[in-house]
Amino acid sequence: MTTNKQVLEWIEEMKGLCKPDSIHWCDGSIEEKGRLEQEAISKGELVELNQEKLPGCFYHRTAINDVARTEHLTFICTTNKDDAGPNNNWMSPEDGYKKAGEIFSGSMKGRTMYALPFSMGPVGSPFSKIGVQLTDSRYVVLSMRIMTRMGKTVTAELDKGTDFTRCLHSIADLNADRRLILHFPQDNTIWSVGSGYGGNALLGKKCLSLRLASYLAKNEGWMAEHMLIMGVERPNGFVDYIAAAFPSACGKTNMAMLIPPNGLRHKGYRIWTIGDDIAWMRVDSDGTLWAVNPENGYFGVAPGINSKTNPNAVATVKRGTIYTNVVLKPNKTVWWEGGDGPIPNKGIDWQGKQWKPGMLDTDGNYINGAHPNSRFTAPVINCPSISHRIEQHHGVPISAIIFGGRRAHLAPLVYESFNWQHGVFVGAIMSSEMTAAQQGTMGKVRRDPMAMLPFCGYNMADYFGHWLKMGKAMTKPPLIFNVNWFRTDENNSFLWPGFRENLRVLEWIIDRCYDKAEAVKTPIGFVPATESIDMTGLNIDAKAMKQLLDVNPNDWLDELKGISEFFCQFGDRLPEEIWDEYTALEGRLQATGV
Ligand code: SAT
Ligand code: MN
Repeated sequence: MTTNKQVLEWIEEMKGLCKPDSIHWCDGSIEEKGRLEQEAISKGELVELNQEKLPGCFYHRTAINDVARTEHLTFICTTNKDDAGPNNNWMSPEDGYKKAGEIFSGSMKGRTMYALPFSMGPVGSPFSKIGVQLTDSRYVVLSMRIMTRMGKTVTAELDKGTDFTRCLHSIADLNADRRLILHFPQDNTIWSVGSGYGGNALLGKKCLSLRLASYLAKNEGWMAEHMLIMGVERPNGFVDYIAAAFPSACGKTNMAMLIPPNGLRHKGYRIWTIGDDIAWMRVDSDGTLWAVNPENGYFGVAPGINSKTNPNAVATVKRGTIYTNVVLKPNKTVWWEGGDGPIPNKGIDWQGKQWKPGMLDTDGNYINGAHPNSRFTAPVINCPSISHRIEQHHGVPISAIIFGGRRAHLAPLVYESFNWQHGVFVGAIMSSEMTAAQQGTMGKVRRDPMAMLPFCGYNMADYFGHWLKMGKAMTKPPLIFNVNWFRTDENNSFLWPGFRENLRVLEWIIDRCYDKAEAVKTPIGFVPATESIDMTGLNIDAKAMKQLLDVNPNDWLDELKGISEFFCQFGDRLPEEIWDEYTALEGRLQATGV
């Protein structure tokens, strides 16, 4: 255990509430891991996979009603409702503790309460934050062991009396009507009950590293963002680092692990992965922005991952990985839709049922063997492209920030903002068609500023203000871009091949940072000049390229309606600069005379 009195007192209190049979303080050792795995196997919580083909790998299924984050059950509990903002569900702290307390009450009877000390970020770095998660789920302990730095070194930090985030979690009875994910920023506390799904249950991830961290970041003058971090190295050894925000399941993991396309091989680029989901960034004494990845693992979407789309991810999940809700094959290996072939002729699906390819449900729809939001949890260190700088307490300097979303028609392949303030506006108007990581209607457009709508732990109007302020704190702020890999033609076919070919766009972006690539000024920002993107070895005809880069003022004027409606929710709290940018964009669009 720890000698930190606050930790001990809090555990005593939570023990009184949840009434576990016993408490186990996790030391993070290999023996402890082995013991937990064996227990989980004997209780049917994990299946040991084929250890010859997938050493150290296990299989897990969540409850059928518990396969994604549940945003409608996720709350920010602040004294003032306005501090949570229209972007969050709100509950008062009193109500939150009372409502969740009733569900937590006695929820761990007959179970062990695991107390898990973890660090988000390298242990001991001034960037890092420490948490202690109490949970009754062995799956959560084993997953947090991959996703965070945990165990003895963190206990040693806590022993120094370090402050920590209080993370209480119980799967309780996994009843969706008795499920709540509550954040108490004023108390540095998270209470999550009734779910065993990653984003709801691995509290170091979205709950701490984004919702609470964004709140802390605003107060402490740094940034907690839903961004991948990657390095692009040139043959002369110089590495530019990029941070990019896309909504969940829009390809952050693929981009972070990108392998240069054949056509650009001769240029000798190398890609280094720092993180695929979260960036914590600070302004350093050199006036630029530096970032660390607070996580220690990937919690990635499995479907669609194969040796073509993401060979580095395929290599990453070959050992020490926990698979959740994919297809379990008879030889105790795994498969998912869009995975490497051959398609197994039978298996057990994510619901635990016998499954065969081509099976149809009563409505005649194809039954997926793997849930569309099925996942792998794998150590960062498994990734062949992992950067040696992940453990550096200082992080890496960011040259460019990229926003992006999934829009079939509106946004061009890439555009550059005019300056930081305009870039903040570009982030603020981000929108995307919904994916399976959220429970909701697939395909519907939702506004998702900086990909932070589900993760900003306070009023988003203040968040935009914080972004504006951060820009002023930097002498050399990163340039801000927007990309859209998902534009389609009149037949709904994607115009851009995506995946590794995206490096061509990243090259343009980095060249822009050094004033080396040509661009055309449009009402929305700078768009690549024809032929300024290197297309060696990629066949896209001139018409498609024109479509990819096209800015249609009418479409954008139409889009402004949705943007203004979104902004209006924030009332007077929305920074004036954001409206200034809105008006300026409207003016530029109207000036085109459409
Ligand atoms: O479901 S998680 O929140 O863990 C992952 C994601 O949506 O990005
Ligand atoms: Mn994410």
